[in-house]
Amino acid sequence: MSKTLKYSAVAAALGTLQAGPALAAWDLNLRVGVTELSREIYGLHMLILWICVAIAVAVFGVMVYSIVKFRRSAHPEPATFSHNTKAEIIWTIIPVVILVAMAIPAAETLVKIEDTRNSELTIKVTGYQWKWHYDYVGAGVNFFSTLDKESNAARQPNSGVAPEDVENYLLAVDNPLVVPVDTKVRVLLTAGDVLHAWWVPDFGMKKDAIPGFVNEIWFKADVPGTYRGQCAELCGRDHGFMPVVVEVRSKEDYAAWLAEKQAAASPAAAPAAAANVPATNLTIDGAIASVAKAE
Ligand SMILES: [Cu+2]
Repeated sequence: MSKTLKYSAVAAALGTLQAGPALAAWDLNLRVGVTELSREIYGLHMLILWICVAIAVAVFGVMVYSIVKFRRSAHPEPATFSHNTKAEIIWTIIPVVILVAMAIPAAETLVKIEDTRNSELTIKVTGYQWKWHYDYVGAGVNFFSTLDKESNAARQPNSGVAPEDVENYLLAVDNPLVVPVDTKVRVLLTAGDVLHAWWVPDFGMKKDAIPGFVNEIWFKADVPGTYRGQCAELCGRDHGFMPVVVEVRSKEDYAAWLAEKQAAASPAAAPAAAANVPATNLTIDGAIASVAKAE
């Protein structure tokens, strides 16, 4: 590599580091998120990280100490021993103990992630090329969620709309998923064509949506707000243009929103819809049947 080339490569690398607003999100770590599970996953991640840091400090410490202490200039005559059963047993047992100690909290969290019992609301999410369909199971509300008009215009060449001018470019939709706060929401994931994956980083949850299968995740968000995610399984040409937006609202706001949606869906059923939020729960067989029916 010529000198000029080297310098320009370094300059380019520095330029990238200084790119400023384009790389404003300098978050290196996982997000803590706004759900019970996301916080637990974050805690687990930090615990394992610090264990790894301690191991690295211990191992490299011993290594550096040995390199310095037993350097050739200080010890011209090398030791001649080989094998030490005691040392070998110790350096086998210690890692086993560490791994088991790490597996216990990890397994606890994994079990919790898979535990979708006692959910208060079930939503069937179906991925399509290139949009999401949300079905509030048993509530008679379902709709498609697609990229918002502004982002869609900005992504077209020569549209006259610049991506920088669009708020939440490629992370906004026409109809967001609306859920109540402090409610265990079970999400049944499937797809109508190819593999997709439903992902909301602030919920700590991501899972594949597979045609013909029903995958389950759950979340319980405890901070109202708008949370954005994306399709996380390469699903074709517009994979980057099917964001996920979830609005977490207060229980009253959610009930009002649902009633409005129900009234719009079936004007005759409007009075019934005004009643309390139905606690929808169904068996996995029922969910598979409803997916099968939809196909
Ligand atoms: Cu997709």
